[in-house]
Amino acid sequence: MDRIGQMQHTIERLTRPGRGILAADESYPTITKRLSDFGIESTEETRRFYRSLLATTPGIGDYVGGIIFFEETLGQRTDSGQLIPAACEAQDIVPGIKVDKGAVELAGSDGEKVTQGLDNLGDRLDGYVEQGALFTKWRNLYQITPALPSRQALEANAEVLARYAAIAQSRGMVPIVEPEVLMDGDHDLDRCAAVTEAAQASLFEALRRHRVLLEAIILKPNMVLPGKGQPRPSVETCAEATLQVLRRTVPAAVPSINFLSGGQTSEEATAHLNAINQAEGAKPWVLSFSFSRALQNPVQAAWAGVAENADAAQQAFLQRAKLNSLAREGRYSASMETDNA
Ligand code: 5MM
Repeated sequence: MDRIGQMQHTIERLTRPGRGILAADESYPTITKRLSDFGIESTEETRRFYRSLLATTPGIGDYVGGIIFFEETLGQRTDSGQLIPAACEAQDIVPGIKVDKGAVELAGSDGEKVTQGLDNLGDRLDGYVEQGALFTKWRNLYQITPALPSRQALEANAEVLARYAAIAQSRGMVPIVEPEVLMDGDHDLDRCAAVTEAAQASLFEALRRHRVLLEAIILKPNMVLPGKGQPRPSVETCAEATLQVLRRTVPAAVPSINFLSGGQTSEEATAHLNAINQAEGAKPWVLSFSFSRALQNPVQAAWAGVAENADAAQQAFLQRAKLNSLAREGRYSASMETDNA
């Protein structure tokens, strides 16, 4: 299969009805924080056990079409000795890899960030392909204040995200592009909408400049929501605001938009995804999930680092993934939360 055919096949697998993506790609500091929230120590062995538990959950392939991993995981094995990427493939789940090297201060800015990781990226990708990864992810982040993000930050981040996507496609790997507008701050819904629109607009301009094939990317944006701690409008209002921004900025050639959860509770993220899919009006893309915390929080709570809880943790994962699968089709309702409990 040629490079474009390979990417088309990966997109087809990732976007099958009822399926979304699990982000299990936390770097060492992030996974340490996530696990410690549930009293679990982060060691090479606990990370292996936990991520293997996710990938081997029986039946999870019905709801999860791809898992994004951190590079450590690609070389780790399940309890039965299978490499974790192979265990994914055994459930028809596409293994993916987060390839950015995190955010650093953007020199010359007022404390804004730019994501790094382009150096030797092509060579690194060749290694990840050998380990079984078929798609990639890179995250930029944008902070909202009354004055920020600046044009400098918008343009610098769009440029690196587009360069990353072009390099991934040169290796036949589908790039997930993740421009995350953070929920931190006291801003309202309209301000989040304006910043998200600016971030998406500059991103798609840069993707065009770098001749990225739009049919072979997945966009991973934030939902449009007010800042943390601000009164939350109805899920329908947030869904409409999110769709308005996407309709203004994301070409119909993009096959799939898989949202991040951004610090929402599991229930909030699912309800918003459902409302987005239930909304009237033009929606030329698949609208699904690529959640980390909103999928994993209940799993980590059920596991608590105790091996005997592994079955309960897998059950929690399956239930949460199933609810998000329903939301991806607009068939979820809040009453299912208690039904499933
Ligand atoms: C925004 O973070 C991504 C989505 O997670 P949520 O659904 O929890 O918002 C997530 O994939 C993130 O990129 C990873 O957790 C990796 O984070 P770090 O900062 O360790 O690269």
